[in-house]
Amino acid sequence: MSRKEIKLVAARTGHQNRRKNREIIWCIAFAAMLLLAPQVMARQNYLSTFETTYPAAAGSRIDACNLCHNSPEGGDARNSYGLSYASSGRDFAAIETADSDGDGWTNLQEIKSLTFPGDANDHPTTTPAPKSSGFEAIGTIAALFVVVMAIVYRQRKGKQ
Ligand SMILES: [Ca+2]
Repeated sequence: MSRKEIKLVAARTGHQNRRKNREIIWCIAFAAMLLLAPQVMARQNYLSTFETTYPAAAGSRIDACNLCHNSPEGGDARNSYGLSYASSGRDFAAIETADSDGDGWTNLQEIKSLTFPGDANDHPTTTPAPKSSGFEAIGTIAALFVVVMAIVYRQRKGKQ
C-alpha cells in the first residue's frame, strides 16, 4: 500500500468516525427529547386543566409542576395533593374541600391564597416561597439542543 493510499484510508476512517460520532450525538439528543417530552406533555395537560378550573391561579407561583409533584421540575413522585388529584379521577373540584397536606387549610383555601395544597409548610399564614416558573424541563431541552448543535458545529468546522 502506497503512502497516498494510506492517507486516503486514514482520511476515510476519520470521516467515518466523525459521521458515527454525529449519529450517536443525534441519537442521544433524540432519546433525551423522547424521555422529557411525556413529562412536559403531562404537565401541560394537568396544569391547563388547573388553570381552567382556577383562572385566578393561572400564571401564579402554584401554577407549576410542584402543585402535584415534590420537585419544581415535576416528573418525580407526587405530593399529597397530586395523590389526591390522581385518586379523585383527576377532578380538581372533587378535592376542594379536602386538606390533602393536613396543614389545616382546605385545598380550595390554599389555591385561593396561592399556597401549595400539597406542601404542609406552605399555607396562607406562611410567607410565600419564591415563584417557580415550571419551565425547567423546557429549558433543559433547549440547553441540550444548544450543546448538541455546538458539538456538531465544531465537528463541521474541524472537517473543513
Ligand atoms: Ca399547604
